[in-house]
Amino acid sequence: MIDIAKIRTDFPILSRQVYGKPLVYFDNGATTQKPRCVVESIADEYYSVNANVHRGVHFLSQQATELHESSRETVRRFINARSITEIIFTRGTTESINLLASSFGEAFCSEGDEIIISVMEHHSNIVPWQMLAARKGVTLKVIPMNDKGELLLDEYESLFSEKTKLVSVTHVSNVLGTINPVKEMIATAHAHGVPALIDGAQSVPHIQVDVQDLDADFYAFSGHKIYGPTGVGILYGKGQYLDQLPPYQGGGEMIQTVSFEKTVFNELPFKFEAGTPDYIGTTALAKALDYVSAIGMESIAAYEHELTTYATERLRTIEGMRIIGEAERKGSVISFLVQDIHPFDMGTLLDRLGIAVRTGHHCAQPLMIRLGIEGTVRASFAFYNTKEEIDSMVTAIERVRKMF
Ligand code: 7TS
Repeated sequence: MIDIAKIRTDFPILSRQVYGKPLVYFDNGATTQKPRCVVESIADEYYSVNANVHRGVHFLSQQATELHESSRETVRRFINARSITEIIFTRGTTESINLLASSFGEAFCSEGDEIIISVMEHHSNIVPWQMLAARKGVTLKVIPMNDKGELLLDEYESLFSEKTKLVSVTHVSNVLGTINPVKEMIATAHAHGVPALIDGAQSVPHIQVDVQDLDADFYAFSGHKIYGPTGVGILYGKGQYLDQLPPYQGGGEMIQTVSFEKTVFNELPFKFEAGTPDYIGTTALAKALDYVSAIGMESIAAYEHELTTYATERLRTIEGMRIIGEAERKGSVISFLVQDIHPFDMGTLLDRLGIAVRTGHHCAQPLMIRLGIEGTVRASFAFYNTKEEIDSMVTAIERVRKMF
């Protein structure tokens, strides 16, 4: 059992007010709030350890390097990767996907090759592939979905051809909440001899992810969505692939030797980590992962499921309510529209009542086109949210509805 009252005291921001109303923070899909241990880790490391990593013989540099590299081990353990050499620190999911699109595209893609994505991808898992398409003449194939927001797996299977080089799909949709059957989808890709990248931005914070169990070839996520700091993210990649990929950026750290005639690249994972890494951020991310591990990802998933089920039931009682995304398996995201109230108006008025939700296309414009809508209102929950907060949102939506 999760002790929510106690947990909430770890997140000072949750007790603040906006417009004189208690804050109800339901924009966790965009970013999560930070527990004290994460914020304190940032200050502590700057105050007492700060020195650049990997390059100093002196005490502080060695201590900073140890913290940074032990954070890599914490991440490895958290997603159950085989080796720390398979954990690449990036700025976030977006950079992780761009890294892969650039390096994988360079190594393995040429004119006429195909990449499979899905209709429910975030722009960060669309645009990097479109840029690769423009550079290399690669074609994108898109997995369609049904009206409930579930990917059509038969159609998926039929998209494979001799030319397919990679599948890149999201684990959990940031708009629909759909939890895609990625283990099965990866197995399908492998049956066609194709590797798969999973966008884990919306899954890692909410469900236990085991990259070996999924057999994912690549897996990307962001620190700031899992209670860690902004500016740090992860790209997991199987060593057998990372070994074959060229570096993404050039500079310090990613080299073994440099002369004007020839440069020898560093070993994994440093080959992909040019420049000074956000070592303060990686320590704080490890603190966040330790924090959620102590609560337990299974308890978190169970509690958030309970919250989402409760919210869905309560929202359905509102007249004119339309929930967008009714997949059988859903994470803690609910998108909705009420009557013909514009999402922006709903979001703005809810904000005045202290309720922070997201509105708009959620960086998934192709999905909006598929749904035939401009945008949605989205409430996304974290384990520090409560049923009382959901009640407040439902009451507030009723108030807004009556104004129209
Ligand atoms: N992939 C998915 C599925 C996402 O939801 C997001 C961010 C990203 C990638 C990009 O993550 P970043 O950390 O690199 O920016 N999603 C959202 C959202 O739903 N609202 O704000 C950001």
